[in-house]
Amino acid sequence: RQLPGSVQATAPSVAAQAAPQGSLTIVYGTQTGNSRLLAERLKQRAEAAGLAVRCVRAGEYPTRELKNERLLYVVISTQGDGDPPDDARGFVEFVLGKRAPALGQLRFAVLGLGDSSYPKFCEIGRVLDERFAELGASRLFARAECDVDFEPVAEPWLGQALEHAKKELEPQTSLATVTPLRTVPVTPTFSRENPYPSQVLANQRITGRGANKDVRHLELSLEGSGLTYEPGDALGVVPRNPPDLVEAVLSALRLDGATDVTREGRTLSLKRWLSEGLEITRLSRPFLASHATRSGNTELQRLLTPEGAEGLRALLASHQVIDLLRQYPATWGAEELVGALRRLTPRLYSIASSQKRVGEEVHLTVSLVEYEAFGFRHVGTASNYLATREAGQDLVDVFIEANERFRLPKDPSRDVIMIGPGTGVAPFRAFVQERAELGASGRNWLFFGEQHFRTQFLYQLEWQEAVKKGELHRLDVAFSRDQGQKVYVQHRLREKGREVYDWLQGGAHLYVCGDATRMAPDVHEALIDIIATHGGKSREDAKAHLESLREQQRYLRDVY
Ligand code: 2AM
Repeated sequence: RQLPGSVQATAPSVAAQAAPQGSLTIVYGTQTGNSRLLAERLKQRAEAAGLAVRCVRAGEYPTRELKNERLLYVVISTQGDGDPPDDARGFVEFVLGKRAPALGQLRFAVLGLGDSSYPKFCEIGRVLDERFAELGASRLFARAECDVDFEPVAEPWLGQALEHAKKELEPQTSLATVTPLRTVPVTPTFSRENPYPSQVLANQRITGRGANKDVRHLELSLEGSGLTYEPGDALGVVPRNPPDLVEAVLSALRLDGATDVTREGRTLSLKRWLSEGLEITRLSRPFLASHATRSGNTELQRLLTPEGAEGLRALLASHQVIDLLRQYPATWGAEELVGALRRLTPRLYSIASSQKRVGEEVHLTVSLVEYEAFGFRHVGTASNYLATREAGQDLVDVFIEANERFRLPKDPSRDVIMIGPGTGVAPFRAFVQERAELGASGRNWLFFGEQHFRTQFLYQLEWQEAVKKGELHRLDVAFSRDQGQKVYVQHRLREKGREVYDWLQGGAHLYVCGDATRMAPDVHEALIDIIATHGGKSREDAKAHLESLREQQRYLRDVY
C-alpha cells in the first residue's frame, strides 16, 4: 500500500513491496534558494537514514493532501515586510485561511528564515507554526528562526528534525538492504561551500558622468572552473568589507585587530573576522539588543520594548553597525564582538550574460550602493566590493545559484515580454543573447526604465545593435526624470496595452525583474488594468487571468 503523499523517486517496485510505515514530507518556501538548500539537505540525510521522504516547493504542494500528512516539516523564509516567498503565497494563504482542515493526525515542526534587519523577522515561519498548532497538529520540537547567516541556527534544527523523523517513522530496512547506498566518487565542483576564485576581466562604469548612480558592467572569468549556468540564474559573490570600515570599527571600539579570535572552530585575527567573516554594514536586531545592554543607554533599551517598535524599525533602516557604535558608545571585547555579529554571507546577482555567447565568462550589472549619513560615506558591502575590483588583477570568489523559477520558455517560438528597469535589466541581456544564439523564432520585447536617457540608458548601444540585427523586436523606455512628470515602465506598458494584451493572447511569456517594493506591485497593477481593459474583463476576472498566467509559469518575477 502506498501511503498518500509518499513519493518513491527511486526503485518504485521495491518501495511498493516495502510497505512504508509512513513518510516524511518537507515543504519549503524559498525566494533566494536558502530554504530549498536546507530542505534538500534534510531530505538527503533522511533518505540516507532509510526514511521515505518527499521534498516539495510550497507552490507545488497539493494542499488537499495536508489532511493526510503524518509528519511534516516546513522550511520557509520571510520577505522584507513580513511577506511569504512569491511562490509560497498560495500555501500560506491556504493554511491560514478558513478552508484549512483540522490536523489532529499531524506532527510537525517549522524552520523560519529571515533577515533580522527587518522588524517582521521570520514572521511567516512564526504564523505557520502557531497556525498548525491551532489546527490541532502536535509540534514535535520548537521552531527555530534563522538570520541571513542561517547555518548556525539551521544545522541544530536539521539535526533535531532528523532525530525526530527517525523516531516517528520506522526506517524501511527492507528498502535499504535491497538498494544499498552507493558511494559515488565525487567530482570536485565549485559551490557555495567551495567557491571559485574568478579573475575580473572587466569592470566598466556604464552610467555617464554626472549620473547620480554608479552602475558597473563586470565580466568575470569562469575559465577551467567547469561552472555552467542558464539565463535566469544568479551568481553568488563572496564579498569582503571595505578596509576603511574595518579600521573604523576597530577604532570606535578601541580594539586591536591583531587579537586572535575563535568562532565555530575557526581562528582568525579580529581584523580578518571583520574584513571577511562578519557582517559589519547591515545592523541586526540581536546585535542592537546586545549593544543596548552593553551601552546602558536607556533610549536604546526602550526601542526593544513593544512601545519602541516604530523607533526600532527606523533605527534599523537608517543605521549601519558603525553608526550605532559611534552614536552609542559601549564596551565590547574581541571575542564577544565576533560572537555577536552575523556571518558575512554571499550575495546573489542576476547573471547578465548567456554562456552561448560569452563562453567561459559571466557578466553582471551592479549598482553601487553609496550614500552620506551622519557625516560619513556609507556603502553596500557587495556592490562596493565588486565596484572596487580591478580588471586583470583581482580575483572574486563566486558560485552559480540556479534559479529554476526564472526561465525562458522551453518553446523558442513563444514571444517574451521583459520588464526590467534599472539593474533589473540584467537577466534580460542574458535572455536576448540566448535567444539570438539559439535562433529562437519568438519575438522579444523589452521595457527598460531609468532616471535619465543621457547618462543611465544601461547597455544602450547593445540594445540598438540587437534591434538592428533583429534580435530585439520591441524596445520601450521610460526615463523618469527627463520631464516634469515621472514616467515609469508601467506607464509605457499601459500605453502599449493593446499590443501587450495581443502578445499575451498569442502565448507570450511575461518577465519582471528589479525592485520588489514599489516597481513590481505597480507593474502588477498595470497588467491587471491592461487585461481588464483590452480583454473586456472585470477587475476580478483580470486578476484571475493574471494568476492563471502565473500558474502556467508564463508570468515570472525575479524581484528583490
Ligand atoms: P525614480 O528614481 O525617478 O523614481 C530605475 O531605478 C528606475 O525605476 C528609475 O527611473 C526610477 O525612477 C524607477 N522607479 C521608481 N519607482 C518606480 C515604480 N514604482 N515603478 C516603476 N519604476 C519606478
